[in-house]
Amino acid sequence: MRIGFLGLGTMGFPLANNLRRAGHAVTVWNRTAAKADPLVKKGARLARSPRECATGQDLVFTCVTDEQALETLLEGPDGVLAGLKAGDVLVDTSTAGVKAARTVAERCQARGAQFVAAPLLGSKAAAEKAQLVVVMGGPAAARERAHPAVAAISARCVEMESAPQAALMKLVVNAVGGAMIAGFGEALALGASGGIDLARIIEVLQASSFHSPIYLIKGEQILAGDYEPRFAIALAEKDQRLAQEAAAEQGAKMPVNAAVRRLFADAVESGRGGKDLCAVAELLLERAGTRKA
Ligand code: NA7
Repeated sequence: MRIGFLGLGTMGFPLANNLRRAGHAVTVWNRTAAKADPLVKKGARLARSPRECATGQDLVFTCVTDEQALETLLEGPDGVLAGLKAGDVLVDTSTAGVKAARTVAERCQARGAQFVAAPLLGSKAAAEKAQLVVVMGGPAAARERAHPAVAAISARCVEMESAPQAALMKLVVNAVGGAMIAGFGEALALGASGGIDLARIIEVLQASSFHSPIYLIKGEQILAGDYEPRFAIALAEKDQRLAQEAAAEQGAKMPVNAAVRRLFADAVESGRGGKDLCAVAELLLERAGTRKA
């Protein structure tokens, strides 16, 4: 297929690369054009504008920070929407929330195009190995068209009947993940402030029925002081914000999520926004006076 791909960050780059490796003819665009260089060297075409990247493609993918970034990419005379014609399919893999999924779907519809929200479960390593889980929602025909491309970037595709439902499912999963990491960091600080070794806490937690692979993966990173971003705190904060917004609109109460969001916002304010999500543990350990950054 001819695929336009916009947004070559931590997640977008490996996605576009895997689509290219699967044999699709990939045209790329990124705000910071230099990030496209390695893909262009491998045969991807570089578009001069979002509009050009979206024009004449079988599928157009986007993978950007949040709903504002998506808006910037889509709108205006040089935006993606201006490049879409009737029958085209736009697939957004960003976590941009429920409201954006609804409004972008409407805007695509107004042009006769179709919108698929396809947020990603998994971080950088899973993206590189094409082992992501993709939650895909939108009109059946558009999902059908997107299938072969989604298969090239993922190990599993979960189908939802609409784009807002897919966006909501992603927020549900990340609300659980956010609470797990926040609780883990806080419990590490509790144990460490009472003199228990972090490695022992992780070992005993893994022996309990509350064990999870994420505690092992993030625990190893915390022990090594390795906060290289696999999933940045600023993005995790955004996901909790989007969950809060969806909850407010739907009438759901999320007091735990509100506290998690506040903690992640504190981590961003402390200068850790670009660090990996597990650096919230670094903040909590520091606050408990048990470990220096
Ligand atoms: P990154 O690595 O922070 O990459 C973000 C991408 O979004 C990157 O290509 C940015 O371009 C692009 N971006 C950000 N703001 C804009 C605006 N205003 N206009 C155009 N492009 C923009 O994030 P990830 O790849 O880890 O995550 C992407 C999504 O997947 C996110 O929703 C996660 O929650 C899940 P740049 O290179 O900075 O010029």
